Amino acid sequence: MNQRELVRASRFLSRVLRHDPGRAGIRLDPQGWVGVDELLAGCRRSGTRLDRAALQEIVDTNDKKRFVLSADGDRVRARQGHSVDVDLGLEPRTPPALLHHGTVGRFLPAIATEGLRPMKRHDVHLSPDVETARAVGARRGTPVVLTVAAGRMHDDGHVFRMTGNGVWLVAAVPPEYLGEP
Ligand code: HQG
Repeated sequence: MNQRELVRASRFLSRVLRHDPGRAGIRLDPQGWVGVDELLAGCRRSGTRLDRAALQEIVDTNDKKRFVLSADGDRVRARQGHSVDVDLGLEPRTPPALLHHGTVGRFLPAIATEGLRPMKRHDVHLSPDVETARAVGARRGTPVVLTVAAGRMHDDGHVFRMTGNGVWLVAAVPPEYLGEP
C-alpha cells in the first residue's frame, strides 16, 4: 500500500473504531475492541483495502498512535476520541499541575461561561505541553491555548485519566480552572 492509501485507510479506521462501526458492518465490544479478522472483513466489504500487514503498519506508524493491538495481536481498538459508548478501562491518575487545551477564538465566549465540554466526544482532551495543544487548536484556525489548573481540579475531586499516548481525559473543565498562559 502506498502512503496515500495508508492515510485513507487510517481515516476509515478512525471513523469505524471511534464513531461509526456500522459503516464497516462491525461491532465493538464494551471496551472498544474488535477482532482483527472481523475488522479486515468489514473493511473489505465496505470497499476499503486493508490487510493485516497494512493494519500493523498503521498501528506502528500513525502520527498520534491512535490505534493499539491487543497483546496477542487478535484485536484492535482506538486509544481515545470515541463518540460511541465504550469503557476504555483507564485508571484514574494524578495529573500534572497544569495541562493545556488548544482551541480557537470563536469558541472562547462559550468556553468562558460553560467551561470546556466534551462536545461530541466522551471527554475533554488535554495536552501535557503547549506545542501539542497549539497543533490541536490549529486544526480549526488560529490556535488559542488555554491553561487548565489540573492539579487544583484533581485536589477538588475531578477525575483524570491518561491514555497510552499521553492524552489526558477529563469529563469537563469548569471555567474557574481555565486561564491563558
Ligand atoms: C471546543 C484530535 C464551545 C473545543 C486532536 C474544541 C485532539 C467548546 C471543540 C483530539 C466548548 C471540540 C480532541 C464549549 C470545548 N463551547 N466550544 N463549552 N468546550 N469546545 O475535536 O480537543 O486526530 O471534539 O475547544 O488532535 O479539538 O481525532 O476536541 O475545539 O487530540 O486523534 O469544541 O482530537 O485527535 O472538538 O480534539 P474536538 P479537540 P485525533
